[in-house]
Amino acid sequence: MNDDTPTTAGTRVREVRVERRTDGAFADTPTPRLSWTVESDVPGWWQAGAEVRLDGGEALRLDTDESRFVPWPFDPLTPHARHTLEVRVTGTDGGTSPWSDPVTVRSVFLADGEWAGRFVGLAGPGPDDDATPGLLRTELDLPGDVARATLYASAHGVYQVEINGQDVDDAVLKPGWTAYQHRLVHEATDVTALLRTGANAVGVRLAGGWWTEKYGFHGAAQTFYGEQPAAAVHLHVELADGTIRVLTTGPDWRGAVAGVVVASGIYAGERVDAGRAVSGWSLPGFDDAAWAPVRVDASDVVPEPAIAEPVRRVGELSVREVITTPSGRTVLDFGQNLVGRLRVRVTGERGQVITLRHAEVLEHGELGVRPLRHAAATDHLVLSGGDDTFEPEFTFHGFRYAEVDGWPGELDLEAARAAVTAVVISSDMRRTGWFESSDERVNRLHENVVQGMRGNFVSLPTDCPQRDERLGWTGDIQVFGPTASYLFDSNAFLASWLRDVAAEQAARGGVCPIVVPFVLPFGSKPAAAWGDAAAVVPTTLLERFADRRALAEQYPSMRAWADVLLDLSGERLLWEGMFQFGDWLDPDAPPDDPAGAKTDPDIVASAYLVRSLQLVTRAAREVGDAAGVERYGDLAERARLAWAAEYTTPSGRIVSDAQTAYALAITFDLVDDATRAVMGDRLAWLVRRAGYRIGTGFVGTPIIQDALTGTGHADVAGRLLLQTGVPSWLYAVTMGATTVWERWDSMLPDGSINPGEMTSFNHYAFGAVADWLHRTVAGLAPDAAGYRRLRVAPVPIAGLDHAVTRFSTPYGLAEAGWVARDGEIVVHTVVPPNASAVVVLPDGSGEFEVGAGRHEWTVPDPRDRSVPPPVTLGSTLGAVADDPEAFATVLAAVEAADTGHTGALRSLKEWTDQRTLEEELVRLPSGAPEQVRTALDDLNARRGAVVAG
Ligand code: RAM
Repeated sequence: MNDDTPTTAGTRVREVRVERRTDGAFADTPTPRLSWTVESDVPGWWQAGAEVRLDGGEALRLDTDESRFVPWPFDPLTPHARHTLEVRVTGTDGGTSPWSDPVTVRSVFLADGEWAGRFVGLAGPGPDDDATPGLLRTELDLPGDVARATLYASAHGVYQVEINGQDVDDAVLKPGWTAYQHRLVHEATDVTALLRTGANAVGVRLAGGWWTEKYGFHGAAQTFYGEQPAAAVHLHVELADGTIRVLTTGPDWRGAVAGVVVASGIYAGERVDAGRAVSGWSLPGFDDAAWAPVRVDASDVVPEPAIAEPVRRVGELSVREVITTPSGRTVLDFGQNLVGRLRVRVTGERGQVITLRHAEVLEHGELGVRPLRHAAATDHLVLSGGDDTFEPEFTFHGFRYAEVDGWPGELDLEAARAAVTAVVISSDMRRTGWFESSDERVNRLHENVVQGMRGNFVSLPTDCPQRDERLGWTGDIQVFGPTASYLFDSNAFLASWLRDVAAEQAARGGVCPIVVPFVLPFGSKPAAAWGDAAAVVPTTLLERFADRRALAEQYPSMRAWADVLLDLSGERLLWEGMFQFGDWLDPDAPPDDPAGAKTDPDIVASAYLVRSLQLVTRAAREVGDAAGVERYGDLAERARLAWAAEYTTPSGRIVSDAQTAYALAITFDLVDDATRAVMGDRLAWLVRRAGYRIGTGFVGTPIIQDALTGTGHADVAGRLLLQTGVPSWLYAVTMGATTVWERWDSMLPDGSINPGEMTSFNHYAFGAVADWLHRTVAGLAPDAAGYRRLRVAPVPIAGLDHAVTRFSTPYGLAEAGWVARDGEIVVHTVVPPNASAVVVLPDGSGEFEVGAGRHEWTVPDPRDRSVPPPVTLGSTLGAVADDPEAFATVLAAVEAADTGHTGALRSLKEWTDQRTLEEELVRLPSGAPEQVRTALDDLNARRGAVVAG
């Protein structure tokens, strides 16, 4: 191929990237992998080869059909390097694309031993003082023009750097939270445009953030990392004449307890005093004679380049409503539970203090702060006397409502909208996945999952963003990882967090702790489904992003976890008797005992033992560790047999006859095919008996829908999905939720907050069902690593008329979905270039494969659309439960009879074929049966008319 090779008109290279980040081409290693996507109108387009060139130089031919994570084909990059990269591709059709737009690749790593920034902080505050925010500065004289300059910086705390009066970038809460005592990350920001010949000033705004936060529960929280923050800067400047100037933090810097941030904590909130602004402090020539020399902290950890996107401001919301509460307070409603803080524009008297309290919900009309536990989540804004704009910088809150106290003047809706904006922050990942169906409530559920992910992906994957916790709970991300990998490109984010997992594990003999970074005074013992994140999350990155480098990097961590489990489970290969979170927050567990699930925790633990062994075996195969394949493969199989022998009966019952137990057996392949089918039936039966309400916690919820649809019970899965009674996914939606809740009933039907400790309104674990919406309801799943081959197998769910999903795969935009029309289902898919799809249509015909392009098929609608038989008082409770309309009719009639017993009927757990409606109603006060009979007669008549008509 050369420059006059004929080009294929409609084939273009897009999205040229290096390594994982999507917000720029950052080379965090000398040999970053290359990826690109191709857009083509050539059906079935497949890459025959590619060419790449640096800085417009000679093209290198790559004899590969791969366009994802292609090994670096050039000489290894050097630190501080910058190159333009272009790619063009040739298809098997013989045509060659034009060169891509040039992308600037920047080295963001330093050479071994190069980092010279020391951690410096304020000399003033003593070790027992509260973490004190402040400013640090120095000046730098540059004798000539600046060709190129890069700022490398990090902190024990959170910071922003200013050069000559300007913030160096738009990231917030840098450097984020990593397992600081083992691993720190640095930014690598191009600051060429901010420096000039002659005098320059470099300043750091600094606060404690996660470094000085106190961690722990029940009022016993402790400082974990350190009492006072410090920052480290390494500024690399290349002058036009080729000389290099390096400026680093050291004892010559000066600092002051100054600046607008007076006090700040992640949980507590921030006190900002606009009157404390120091004008010109990061400009050259500022008089810092009154500032003190800095304190220099020892640190053994050399920061490494950040490999994930930083946290940024990703959205804004305006005030939806101004509420005056029953007690007369003013509360702003932003209409959406969000994570971030308020930007406030206000003018008032010097010294006037505005207090902002944040909460996710109202209870009895007032701010519901009890779920925040010890997090004050309160900002204080002190006015300067002039026109002020505030935005607390080093904290964030999870909230939909903010109570405002001390506002100078009227705060009606118009004034509030003009003065106050909610600023949403999140790790700045690219959105990649969308879902839409004919049911608005399901769409809202999906949107709630998206919103919850945004708010809990602030530098690390957290359980919740609002209370005195916000920790990297491993169990939560273990179950949510697949969903996260679809909604946003979270490859970089999760690969970064996995390095912390490995670091924490290495410090504790292979045990992956319950939270990473680990900061708790308890919980260093392994816990099933939590520590298993070490094996599961790298596998998710392989499956969803084809990230074999992450898998190889994590392989020792995966193995170490498996070895810990093997030690614990001994000869019998069963993990038993230890404390487990188990099927955490099973809806039948009492509010004050979230671990008190229906499924025995040992069954969960031993199932996860098998799971982790299976995944380590698979990883061993990927990385070419033959001995590992043999060892872990054999142990996985023995553990599986041990599980089945210990916990199941010959006829296919599980010792814990509960939804989660069966879902585990089915989705983790713990039993043979025949038993699996029997268990699928039992699972469906249990769900029906519960009146089609969910009975699972953190472990069962993410997998129950797969277990049902995978064993031929799509109808039951559909009923579970569309259920609105508590517990169910849509219950929260009907209660006005705008994020996914921690508990099925974080808010009780009467509008009061669940009395349990664990009551957040923004927890993503139960939202893991979205992955099933994408994969199964709309029907777009990975069939080969990174979606090189898609699996398009939609399962039309009863109650939906259409479902569709769009997804930016590593190979480009894909789509799958279906519409029901006149007794038929029209399925369509879009397969990106250089990928293929295995298709299974809902009519049960066999699978076949298609190539890139848009495809459509029409098949008979397999769903039962007959009118249900008449329902009477003699009908069984099972028959009533099977008939959503009849079920609703019965409940409404009982409610109308005003017996006060609707609740009892609603939460009845015995919807079987062995009990009749009549028998159940007898237990209610007289009158109710008659009303129900009349209502059912009406229903039957209406439906009869439909049938007759
Ligand atoms: C709670 C967290 C988290 C869960 C643990 C076990 O404190 O919120 O969601 O993983 O408990």
